[in-house]
Amino acid sequence: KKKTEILDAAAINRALTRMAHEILEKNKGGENLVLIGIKTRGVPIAQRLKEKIKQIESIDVPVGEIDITLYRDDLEKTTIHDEPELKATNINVELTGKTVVLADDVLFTGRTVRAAMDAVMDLGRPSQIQLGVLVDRGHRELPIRADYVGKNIPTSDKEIIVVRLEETDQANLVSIYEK
Ligand code: 3GP
Ligand code: 5GP
Ligand code: MG
Repeated sequence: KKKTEILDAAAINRALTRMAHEILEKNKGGENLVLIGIKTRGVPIAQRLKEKIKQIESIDVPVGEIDITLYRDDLEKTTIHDEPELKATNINVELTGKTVVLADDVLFTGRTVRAAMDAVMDLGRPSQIQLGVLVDRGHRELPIRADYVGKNIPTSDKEIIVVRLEETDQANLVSIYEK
């Protein structure tokens, strides 16, 4: 019902620019990085971070995709947390010895990221796995935190974060929505 805009297109862009700088600063450059987007909207976020890193340091960081599906029959029932499972990967790059940066739109319970880390570990032996998210809405159920956060948006369990990205939704905005 009620909807409040939290980030507009310019604010999303600035947040991702900052995150790209933070990634480069923390890792002393982009040489050893692989970005992996968690479908659906983590993929454009990973691609945008890649473009920003390229603009900043003229380095081409490889980007992969991972599809984690939540076998939850009703997304509205956020109290029921079934295990998210790996559906598919499209990662055509060696991960062993690399710093893998997982990218997603929203971090909530942490279960999707846990499943994504499992999938990454099955594909190789990265030297590190880091996490970047556009929005951290809180409510973690696992000891997982993001290394790079676009915006912290504390939510109640009645609220949902709506993320719209040009690549998937023909608009760029983040808003908070009360169920
Ligand atoms: P995404 O694939 O871009 O992440 O899970 C399917 C979509 O539903 C997600 O898109 C996400 O944006 C949206 N969504 C909104 N609220 C929730 C939620 O509480 N859990 C999950 N898993 N997805 C949600
Ligand atoms: P988690 O596994 O951490 O509970 O949830 C993370 C995944 O679910 C992310 O891929 C994210 O897209 C989705 N998700 C969880 N809560 C929300 C939300 O409020 N809004 C949106 N857009 N996605 C959410
Ligand atoms: Mg997502």
